Amino acid sequence: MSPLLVQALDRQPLARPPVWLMRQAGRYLPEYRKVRANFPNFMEFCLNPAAATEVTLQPLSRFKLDAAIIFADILTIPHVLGHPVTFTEGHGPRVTPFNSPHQLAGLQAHLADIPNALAPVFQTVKQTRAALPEDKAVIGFCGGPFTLACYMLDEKPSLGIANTLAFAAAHPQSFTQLLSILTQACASYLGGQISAGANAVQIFESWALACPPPLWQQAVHQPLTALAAAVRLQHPQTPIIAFPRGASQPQLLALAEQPQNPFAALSLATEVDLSWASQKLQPHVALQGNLDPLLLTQEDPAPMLASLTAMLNTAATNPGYVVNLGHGLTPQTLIPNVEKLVEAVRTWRA
Ligand code: 1CP
Repeated sequence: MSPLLVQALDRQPLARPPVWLMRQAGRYLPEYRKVRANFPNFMEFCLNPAAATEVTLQPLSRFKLDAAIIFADILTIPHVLGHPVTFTEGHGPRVTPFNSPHQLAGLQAHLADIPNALAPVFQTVKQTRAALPEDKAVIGFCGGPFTLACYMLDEKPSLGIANTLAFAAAHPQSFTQLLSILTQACASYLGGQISAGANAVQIFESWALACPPPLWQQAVHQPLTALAAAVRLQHPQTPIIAFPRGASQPQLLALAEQPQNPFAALSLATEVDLSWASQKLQPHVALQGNLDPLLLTQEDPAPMLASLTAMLNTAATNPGYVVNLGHGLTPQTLIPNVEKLVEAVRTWRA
């Protein structure tokens, strides 16, 4: 029997949908903060299989979740391609900048290092898979090519992606080449995680949110699709979830309706209208999402539970639905809310 998550991604009819939460391993858990305190260097933490496996499993010990997402980071890719990531408290991660077409050759030269340099992550996947029962899924992940390019060209995409847009305009061919190298790196990274035992993978294209419409096709749609297609060529059985945060309705439709669509599911940000998505996208792909993570920071669980019930009644009455958030859990998340959310999903009946 495949894990419940894989059955949902295959759009099989189920008695209840599976549930997991983006950033389910993180700072809202005291046991996470305890392990984290041993690692002043965040990338060392991500690349330490014993510690990474421990924090990957923490949310599953506490809550009856249906999947574990591997503890690592999307920025492992620039890190091993020769753009080391540093992490300071209060500032978050910082990628050694990419700012000139001359640096492409260096990236290209590091592509062959992925299997060795990221072997610790593959080890984490293997250990996590071995520690969990068959019905729980292990999810591998990577960043989307555009999102990784944003972190390499702009230190903090949340403050704007002016450098990324300027580079794309000044050096269109080099920008395409950068996206292509990142696509190859991510395909290798996801392939390694699947070979190590991941039951599904998710591509976090978080900064698709900042991509201007004229650049979308070339910078988001095409690389994201090429990445998923490359992974499927090697691992045709493994479902791929894409999270194109900020995608408009026509952009989501174009991802879901394309011929040979390589995505098993689209993960939806909170802003996406789930009843629209259920009507227009769910006939083509499974859906995941899209509860507002801020509802889990409120003392009163009633608004969260009302929102969850509405989501379930909209999307879980069709095959192909996975309960999740519209973005990651925040450090302010209240633990009892996570318990109540998971319990409500497990006791829900269509
Ligand atoms: O302990 C800490 O202070 C670190 C906080 C933290 C955590 C818990 C970071 C730094 N990364 C992670 C783990 C992580 N990152 C996971 C693990 C599994 C889980 O979900 O439980 C995953 C899937 C990610 C993915 C990730 N990293 C994304 C995509 C999702 C999203 O949030 O949009 C992004 C954009 C990153 C970059 C990153 N890593 C960490 C931070 C604080 C950030 C955001 C930086 C910024 O934009 O300012």
